[in-house]
Amino acid sequence: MSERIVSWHGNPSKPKYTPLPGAVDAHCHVFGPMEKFPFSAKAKYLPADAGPEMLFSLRDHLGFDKNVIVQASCHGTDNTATVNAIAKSAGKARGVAVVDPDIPGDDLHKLHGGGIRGIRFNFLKRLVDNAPKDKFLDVAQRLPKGWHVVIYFEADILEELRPFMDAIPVPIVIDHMGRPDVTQGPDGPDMKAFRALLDSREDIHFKATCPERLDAIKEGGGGDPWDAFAAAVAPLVADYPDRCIWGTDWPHPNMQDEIPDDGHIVDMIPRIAPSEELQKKLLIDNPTRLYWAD
Ligand code: 0GY
Repeated sequence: MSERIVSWHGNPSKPKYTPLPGAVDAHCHVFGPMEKFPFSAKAKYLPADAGPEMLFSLRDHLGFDKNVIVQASCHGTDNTATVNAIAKSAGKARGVAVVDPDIPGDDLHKLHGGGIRGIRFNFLKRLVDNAPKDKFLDVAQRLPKGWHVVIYFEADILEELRPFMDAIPVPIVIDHMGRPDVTQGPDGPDMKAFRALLDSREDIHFKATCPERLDAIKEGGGGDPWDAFAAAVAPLVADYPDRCIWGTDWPHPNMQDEIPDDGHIVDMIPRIAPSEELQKKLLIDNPTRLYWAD
């Protein structure tokens, strides 16, 4: 693994949709810069540098006010690149860390001081070597007050993860809705199973994110403008308006074939949240409750 991947659009368009003032891009990442913040020896991809200056310039270009920076798998459990980006944001970013489950309590509190408000459990085999549920549950019991857990998994293991998720004692945020097959439509089996999960407890939230991953080009359709994504996700946002957040997923880790135009990704917002009331919940109220409660 030597070639460094550029996974983001070099010249994203200005979106037609203007986010409400105060809008939060609640799922994005930073990569490096590698010289200062080396990637993990266990990283499954080696990205080009995408540091805080690039992220904040994109934030301004797209019309957002704040970011939630999620520790990407390529940085392993060393959260210094994420915390560095938060420190450079002048209060306009908070973050989600990935930690060694044996992390001492003092280190969790240090991360809190650095703007972290949650930890991420990643179950994607192509991104991490192992995901020890028992250890994850142990650290979930020891989180600083007000933190939550972010979980990234694919739809085929949702049922298997139900007992694990039931046992988590803090609020949960699910990345990319657990990657449903959106081409099944809003009432397809994946969305039905995801709704059953949401109905099982009131403190599960979801990111209405990643049209570019969930509705990629395949035989018979898909790709920008991601119509199947809009059709499957709009009813979910309408039915669970207080439990959804939204993000660009910039710099789109690992994307190589269909690098999305971030302006087009922003233009998905009014298609999944057509009213200003819904947009305010999705972009401001819900992420603020999770990340800027204090
Ligand atoms: C995402 C999705 C992916 C990657 C990561 O941490 C990561 O490397 O999250 C992916 O490859 O699906 O949310 O950025």
